[in-house]
Amino acid sequence: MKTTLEPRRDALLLVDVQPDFMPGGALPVAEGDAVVAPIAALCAGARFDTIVATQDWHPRGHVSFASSHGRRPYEVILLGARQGEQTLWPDHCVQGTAGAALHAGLPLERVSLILRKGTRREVDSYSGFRENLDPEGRRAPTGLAGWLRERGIGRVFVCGLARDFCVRWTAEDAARAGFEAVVLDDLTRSVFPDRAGETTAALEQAGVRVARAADLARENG
Ligand code: VGL
Ligand code: ZN
Repeated sequence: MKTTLEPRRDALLLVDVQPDFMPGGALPVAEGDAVVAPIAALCAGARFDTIVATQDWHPRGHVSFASSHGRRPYEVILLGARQGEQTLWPDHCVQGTAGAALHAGLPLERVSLILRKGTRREVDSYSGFRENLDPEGRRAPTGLAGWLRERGIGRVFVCGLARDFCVRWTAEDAARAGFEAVVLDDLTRSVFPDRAGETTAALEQAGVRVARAADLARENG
C-alpha cells in the first residue's frame, strides 16, 4: 500500500545507527550495516523536513552492561520489584567512544535533532520517547513527543537498529503518545532475528503499521 508523505507533518526517526550495532561492533546486529545506505538515501531525498537521530549514549558502569553485574551478556536479570527485568548487554555505546558515534554514513546535515538516551547510569532507555522503568517504577519522558508536537508532526516513520529493541520500543511509545507510527521494516535489523514474529505481533498490537521504504510516495506523486 502506497503512503503519501507530507513533509511538514511527517518525521523520520533514525534509531541508534551507530558503529557498536554494526557487525564487528560491541553489540553486533547481523546485517546492521545493510540499513545505512538506504537510510542515507531516504534522508537525502528531501522527503522529510524533520529528521531525528537517536543515539544510545551510556556512561561506564551502566545498569544494562553485563559487566556491571558480574554476569554474562544476553542474560536477563530482575533489577527490582518496581524496575522489573533487564536484558544484559556487552558494554556498548559508551559516551565519547568511537562505537557510540552516529554512523559516518548518515547525512547529519539533514538531521534536525540528535537525541541521546540511556544517559542515566541506573536506567536503560530503548525508546527515544521514554526511559525504561526506573527504580521508582516510572518511565521518564525524554521530551521528544513535545518537541515533535510543537513542530506540527502527526506521523513518524521509524527505522534503524535494533528492530526488536530500540526500534520497537520507540514505535510503540510513539503510538501511545498519539502519533501515527510506521516502522520501515526493510530499514531495520534484529538482535534476535529468530524472534522476529514476536516483534511484528507486538507492533501490530500497539497500533504501529509495518511498511517498507518503497511504499513511500511523495506528496503529488
Ligand atoms: C539497543 C540493546 C541495548 C538498540 C540499545 O539500539 O536496540 N539494544 N541498547
Ligand atoms: Zn544500549
